[in-house]
Amino acid sequence: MPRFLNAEQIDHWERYGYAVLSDFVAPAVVGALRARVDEIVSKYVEEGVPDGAATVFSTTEQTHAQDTWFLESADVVRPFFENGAFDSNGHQVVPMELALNKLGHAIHDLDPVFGPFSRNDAMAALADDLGFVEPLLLQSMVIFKPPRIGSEVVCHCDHSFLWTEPQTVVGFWFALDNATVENGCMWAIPGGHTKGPRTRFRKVGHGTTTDLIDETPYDMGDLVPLEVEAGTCIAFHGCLPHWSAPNTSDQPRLAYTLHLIDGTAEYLSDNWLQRSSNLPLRGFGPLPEAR
Ligand SMILES: O=C(O)CCC(=O)C(=O)O
Repeated sequence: MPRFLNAEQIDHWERYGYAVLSDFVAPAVVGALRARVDEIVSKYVEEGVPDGAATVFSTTEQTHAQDTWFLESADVVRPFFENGAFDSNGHQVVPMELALNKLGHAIHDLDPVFGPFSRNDAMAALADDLGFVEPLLLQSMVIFKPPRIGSEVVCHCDHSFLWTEPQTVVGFWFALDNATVENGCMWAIPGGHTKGPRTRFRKVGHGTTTDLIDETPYDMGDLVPLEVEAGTCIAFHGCLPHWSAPNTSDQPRLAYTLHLIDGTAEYLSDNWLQRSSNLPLRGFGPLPEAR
């Protein structure tokens, strides 16, 4: 029996492939998560970013794809920059607070604030309602989408990047600012989850490749904007096409996103994101006792 979603929300999820849950995160918790992001960024300002961090994350150019910085970020918390943060000579032209594209990809396992947030009871109940048998928290990102230079995230579905057999990935996306059409809110193609993925992004050798499964391009006219207030959670089915526009406004659009897979499915060994044995995937339960 669903414990968290009502019948209407479950019906919407099944029919359209997403569920919008307003007020999922209490304002005080949104404040604590934003303060934690500020703290992490302040540390980068004071101490500089770790060596190798001048990696631009661009879903339009996929330049990040071949980067070790990206491919080896499954079990750490690493910053990635916006393209527009640098001039043509590679000099950073905006302050750190406005220069980052995202942090990824193990914040949910390593961060003292995002960790407990990612494993709270509401999250576990939501996963349960969405049919997870053995939920595993696979990947997390703080997505900055900074004012003026926050870049587009191309239309994609998450299964293309985090492939399980059978398909199980679900994304929980949390607005930490009000997200509007102007500052680059999420958009989705309602019902598009029934059509299956168009591509598969996977590791090959030391790099990556994208296999074309279905040549039909997404019809961008089918996308609908999901304008939401800070504190909202949007759950995305792994096959649901979603997109976000560049942030050309002067308003921030901070978000946190968490991707879950089911441990009953096979997570393919050529997916780009591979955990080392030092940090095995976990569900919502507490850390196993140290032996
Ligand atoms: O926050 C965004 O703009 C994109 C997030 C996204 O596509 C995802 O989490 O899968």
